[in-house]
Amino acid sequence: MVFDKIKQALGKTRELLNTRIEDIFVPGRTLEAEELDELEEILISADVGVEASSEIVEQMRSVARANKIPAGGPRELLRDEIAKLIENRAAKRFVLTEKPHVILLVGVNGTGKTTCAGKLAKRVISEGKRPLLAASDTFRAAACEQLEIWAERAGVEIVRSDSGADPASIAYDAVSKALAGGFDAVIIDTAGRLHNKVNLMEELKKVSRVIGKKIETAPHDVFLVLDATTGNNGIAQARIFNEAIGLTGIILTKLDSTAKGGIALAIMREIGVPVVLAGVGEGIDDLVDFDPNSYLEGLFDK
Ligand SMILES: Nc1nc2c(ncn2[C@@H]2O[C@H](COP(=O)(O)OP(=O)(O)OP(=O)(O)O)[C@@H](O)[C@H]2O)c(=O)[nH]1
Ligand SMILES: [Mg+2]
Repeated sequence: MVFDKIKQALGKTRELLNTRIEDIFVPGRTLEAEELDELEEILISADVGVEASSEIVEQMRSVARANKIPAGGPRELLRDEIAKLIENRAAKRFVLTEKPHVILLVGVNGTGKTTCAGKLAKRVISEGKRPLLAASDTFRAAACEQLEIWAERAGVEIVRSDSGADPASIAYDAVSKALAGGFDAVIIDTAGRLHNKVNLMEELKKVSRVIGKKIETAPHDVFLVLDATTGNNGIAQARIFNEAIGLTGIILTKLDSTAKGGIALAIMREIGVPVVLAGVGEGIDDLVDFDPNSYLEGLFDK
């Protein structure tokens, strides 16, 4: 079921890779420089990233030179090389390790943070646990209402402010309530846009610091919510957020609406932060574990 959703979501990427790769690797054509250059361009167009694409193609070049192309041909070789790239990266599953386990969702505007907060709450409930939502996006007027709708859908409680409290104090209140009320998780939605990037990072640092006053080890997870359709810009975002506040994982959203699903490989290669979950639609159940093997199958297997 989980596998099906990732595979389904990667349909557009798979189509792009398969059809274009079939054009290159036709029987009778050998694996020469020209084919490999074409392949590199295809990988880059699927947002695999320049570094990861050239690493993969270079590996293939040396295997071809050594005449060690597997029985399945260049396509199998490509799959093997991508598999190697995935294998060498740390994978991480979404698990609650503390009580309450405090999760901070961050990211630029429109990537799907609020949607993810709702989906995550539902996910936690489905594991038989009690989550609490915190509406720490005080920048956008409708943000709180939007999260409230998700809270209703998921059937969970929400901490919000009517009095214009700042994001950090809402997060603090939520963590306090979770401690007092025996909640298992606190999921904090934050703003994606402030007057400038420095302000946003400072605000997020403050939220993180203030929660840490209540529970020293919190936040236990800082997830960057990243829109898979944004391409190279997404890689830059991941780098900036990771340097500024330190990420424990990435949630890759809108995997269903892009042929550029290769971005997960670029993240693994260039950022070194594991992709933990993937958004595969707009519904409350459209959040799945990012399983690297399912991802690989989703890229290649029809
Ligand atoms: N297709 C698809 N759409 C998604 C996914 N996740 C979020 N969306 C859509 O993306 C849009 C933005 O989602 P939000 O959750 O409001 O994004 P946000 O990051 O909270 O936005 P700001 O609060 O403005 O920064 C909405 O229309 C969502 O339905 C996904 O996995 N797939
Ligand atoms: Mg939002």
